[in-house]
This record gives sequence, C-alpha cells and structure tokens, in this order.
Amino acid sequence: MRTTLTSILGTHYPLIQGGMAWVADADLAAAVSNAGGLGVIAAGSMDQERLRAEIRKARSMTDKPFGVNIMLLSPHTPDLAAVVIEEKVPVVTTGSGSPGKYIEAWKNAGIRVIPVVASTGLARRMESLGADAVIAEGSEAGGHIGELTTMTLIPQVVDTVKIPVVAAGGIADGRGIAAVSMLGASGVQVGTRFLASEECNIHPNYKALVVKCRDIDSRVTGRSGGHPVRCIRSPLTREMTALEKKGATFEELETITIGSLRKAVVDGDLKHGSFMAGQIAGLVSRILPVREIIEGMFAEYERIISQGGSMEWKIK
Ligand code: TUI
Repeated sequence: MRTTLTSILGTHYPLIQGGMAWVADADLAAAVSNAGGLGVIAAGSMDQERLRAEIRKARSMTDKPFGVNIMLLSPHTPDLAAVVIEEKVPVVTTGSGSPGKYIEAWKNAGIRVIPVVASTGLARRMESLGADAVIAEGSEAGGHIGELTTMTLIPQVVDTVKIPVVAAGGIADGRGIAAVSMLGASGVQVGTRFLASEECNIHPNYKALVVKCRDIDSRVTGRSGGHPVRCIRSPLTREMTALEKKGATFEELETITIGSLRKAVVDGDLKHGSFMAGQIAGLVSRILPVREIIEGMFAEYERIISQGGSMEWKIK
C-alpha cells in the first residue's frame, strides 16, 4: 500500500501500534514494524536509560522504522523527550496530555510527531504547532480515554484539521479499518488486538482474559479523579467503582491503583491488577503472530472495499 500516512511513517501499511504502557516493548514494536506497520515502544513505564536500552534493542531486531510513545503524565517526560532526540527515533506518538512544549525540539530533530487527541480543540492546537498527523482516539479504546466515541470523534477531527487523521479506539479487524476509512481516517492505530499476539510479553493471565472476555466485560473507572481508564472488569474495577460511589478521595483511590498496571502485565495478578483493554476485546478470540494479525486485517479490508464497501458487502 502507498498512502499519505505510509509516506509519513515509512511503513508498508497505514497502521500504528498503540503505545501501551508496560506492554509495548522492543519485542512487540519490532514485530509490528517487521510486519509492515509502525511498531511503537511505550515509554510510559520507563526512565531514560530503560527507554534507551529498548530503542537499541528494537534497532537490533528490525531495519524498519519504529516509534516511541511518550505518555505525558510520566514524571520522566522531560528526560524521555530528550532520549528520542538523542537516539534519532523517526516517529513519536504522545498520549494523556498536550505535548506542546516538546514539539518544536522534536521537529527540529527531524522527528515525525503524531499526538493522540480526544477532541477537535487539541487536534487544532497540535496542527498549528506543527504535528505531522493526529491520532484521534475514541472512548472505545483501552486505558486512559476521552469522552467522545470513535464514530463521532473521527469525522469531527477530519473536518477540523488538514493533516492526516489516524483513527483509534475499537479497531481490531478489516471491518474496523474499512469503517474509519469511510469517516475520513488516513490510517489506524491498533492496541487491544496486539495484546493477544504471540510476540506480546504480557503475563499469560492477561492474554487469557483478553481472549475470553465478552462485549460487556469492560469497565471505566477513575472518572472522579479526572483520568477515566477502561479495563476488563475485575475485583479491582469493582472495588474502584464502589469507592468512587462512596465519594472516596483521589488519595484513597490511588492506594489501590498505584502499580496496578504493572501487577496485571508483569505478575498476572487477577485480584489487584488493572487489565487495560478496549471494548473490542470481546471480538478478540485467538492469540496469533503479529504478522498474521496485520496481514489478516488488511486482506479483510481489501475484500470489503473491493466490493465498494456497500451496505450489502456481508450479504451473499
Ligand atoms: O494515553 C492513552 N492511554 C493510556 S495512558 C495509560 S497510563 C495511565 N494509567 C493510569 C492513569 C492514566 C494513565 C494508559 N492508557 N491514550 C491516549 C489518550 N490521550 N487518551 C486520551 C488522551 C488525552 C486526554 C486529554 C489527550 C489529551 C488530553 O487533553 C490534553 C489537553 O491539554 O487538552
């Protein structure tokens, strides 16, 4: 494929892997890049030396471009922002805030900057500061989410900015790619689908939960503290919901959420872990190699659009 986004990214497919904190390491990023997407190392759980090591490891595993995701709530953000420049990372994605103060330095270093936005306002701001594209992420997504759904956010962002819009939230197969292409998206970001990949290093308990969870098994907690987070329902989400109903303070909530993503990813702790995943996890039923996931998605997309994407495509 050759599209505006593939030329910005230097990839075969217009696909970016979600920058999932604690999850997306060099192994996953290199696998996605080798399969023709843009693999992304998530710096959210790392300090600068750990990030540098992961970048160098990914370089040893692929000669294709890959990116780094900077999660802006991280206390290490200023140091991590410098590492991507020092290590000459070709693409940076960001999440959970505005990367405004870093964009100029990244652009001066020749880095392609693609922030995640959850509103038209931030999309417009990012375009005016020189972002190469934006990832518009709907609230179907896993982890930290905004208010608007993918279906409503994408067309509004597409009408707000001239730069390419990458759709995220709820996309895990070729139907999802076809759908957001109709809304004007120039590409997709996929996270949850890669949780159930062979190359993803999360604990087997986490993968098993993603594979077995149903459409209705997703919960959003943390709204009271201003950082809503979507996870697969668990004893932790139940406790969070109960505490929030009682009007618990941010500090009270923090005592059970601190370290909970690590407990899910590293320890597979079914009681205390937060198993972040998008609503589309209900559709994910098989652990596959990354290459099969990506090739399968785009083969299905091609099949749909070759029939004109008509409303009858499924009906024989
Ligand atoms: O960042 C994500 N997803 C994440 S980050 C993460 S680690 C974490 N864990 C617990 C609490 C908070 C974070 C897990 N999942 N997705 C991208 C994303 N960005 N979603 C929503 C946003 C966002 C929201 C508000 C971006 C900007 C924003 O406002 C910025 C502004 O200044 O307007």
